[in-house]
Amino acid sequence: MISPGLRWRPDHEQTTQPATSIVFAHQLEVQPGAGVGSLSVTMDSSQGVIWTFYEDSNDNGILDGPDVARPFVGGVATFVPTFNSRSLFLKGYIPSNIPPEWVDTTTLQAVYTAGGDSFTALVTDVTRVGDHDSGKMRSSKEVAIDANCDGDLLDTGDDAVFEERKDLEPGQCAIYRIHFTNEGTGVLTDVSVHDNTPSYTTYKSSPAATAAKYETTPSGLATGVITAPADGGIGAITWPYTNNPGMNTGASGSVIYEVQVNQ
Ligand SMILES: [Ca+2]
Ligand SMILES: [Ca+2]
Repeated sequence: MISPGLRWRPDHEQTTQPATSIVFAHQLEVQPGAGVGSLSVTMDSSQGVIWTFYEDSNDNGILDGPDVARPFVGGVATFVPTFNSRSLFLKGYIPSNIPPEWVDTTTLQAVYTAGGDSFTALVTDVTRVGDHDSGKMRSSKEVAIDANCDGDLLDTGDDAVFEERKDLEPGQCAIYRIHFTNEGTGVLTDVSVHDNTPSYTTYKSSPAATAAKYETTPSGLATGVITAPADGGIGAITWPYTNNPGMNTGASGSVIYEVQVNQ
């Protein structure tokens, strides 16, 4: 819906996971804008998602620290535009306990009033929640053999080629690499990678070179603090990331950890 004086786009449709944040970016063009008239945005979420609305105050195209929140009060955000063209972000949190067929349709209607004229434009954001196979994060896991368990793949007997499967001998060590990519159309936030030590293996963190690591960090994320079992233990390994400001479409990263096959 495009009117003279006000243009807002695009619509979005995105599949995400429960318990994640989601951000939709829309470009708003107003004429004359830049301190003239008033702008109000009315938000209506079919599932009652609690959205927060932000202006890209530093005009860098991403939602980051300096961006000013334009809160919805009774479903309406009102302000005077200080720009002719600006990204406006809608950020919300998708709850953890929702049925599989859950779909939210959020409609945003902008009304720009200047010089006695009033213009209207609409954008619509559809959020679906899928299982991990239909989600937009793709991950794959590969393994290489660190035969002498020293944390590198440089020694005689090591098999440094990462492959989907390897035949492992008792007592050998294996380095697992998890590679993940944002194959969706939106920014992913609050990303973390989880794995568990495979059956018949124990986690290695001694020597220190064998401990779980961040390998390649995707653009838009920063590393956090890894949690893992004690050396020789079994269980979950988690690599949390912080948003910097979020993982962009097409971005990818990898993490690694090492285990020893039981004797
Ligand atoms: Ca910004
Ligand atoms: Ca080695």
